[in-house]
Amino acid sequence: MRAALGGPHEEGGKHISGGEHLSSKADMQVKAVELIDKAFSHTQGEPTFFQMTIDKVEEHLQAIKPLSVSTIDATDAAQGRKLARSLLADHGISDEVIKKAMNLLESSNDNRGALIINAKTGERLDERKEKGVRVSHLYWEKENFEQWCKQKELVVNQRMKEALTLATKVCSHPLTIAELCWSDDPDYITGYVASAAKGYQRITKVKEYGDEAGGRLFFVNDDQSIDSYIHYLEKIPVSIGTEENYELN
Ligand code: PML
Ligand code: MG
Repeated sequence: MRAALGGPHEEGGKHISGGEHLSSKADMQVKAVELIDKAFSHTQGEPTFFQMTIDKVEEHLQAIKPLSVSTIDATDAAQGRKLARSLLADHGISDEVIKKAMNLLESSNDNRGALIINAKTGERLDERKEKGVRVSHLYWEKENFEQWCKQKELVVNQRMKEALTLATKVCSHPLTIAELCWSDDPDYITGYVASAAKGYQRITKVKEYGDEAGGRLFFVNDDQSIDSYIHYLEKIPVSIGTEENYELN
């Protein structure tokens, strides 16, 4: 689903909301209504353009355990960005590459998907322009997520659920070194650095309220073709959760 104000995104409409579900056929209608509700109750206003597509998924579903979650408090956006840089540096990414890539996020307010960045050079590897790469075909059943949060003593947060589901899929691919994300939503200032090595590290403040620039950077090894990487991100269905809950419902 994607929704915008003032026309379709490709005709200059302002992005309001996006989302998706991976579900069984039996659950399809309920999930479609959830996406309509999401788009039409967004804090950024009511969209004038709304589009939803339903694809039949035939690939085998991969099951993955969620990344572990930790939260670091930042007093302001400048400290949060500094923390983000140091968490990325923990993965062996140079300061120069981090700065180059962060500039891309700071100056973008129309990247709908992620930008794939060569972790050695800071060069962008996908050729999707402002469209970016949209991670898709991912799923974490609501009750299982809530139970998991309780077990881990985490506050249930829908935003975190969606971001953690996505980060877990992205970081389970061997090409990913780390992901950096903060929201393009001017009302949401928490961001994160995620990786298979260090988990999902939330930073409470990485931007100021009112700032509409945001998005995702995937830092990757440059030693393989990224075509199969993009295929995995966009097309391979992945279910996140604890072992007993990998089946779709
Ligand atoms: C969180 O852990 O609170 C989510 C942070 C990223 C949100 C990204 C988004 O919703 O656009
Ligand atoms: Mg958003």
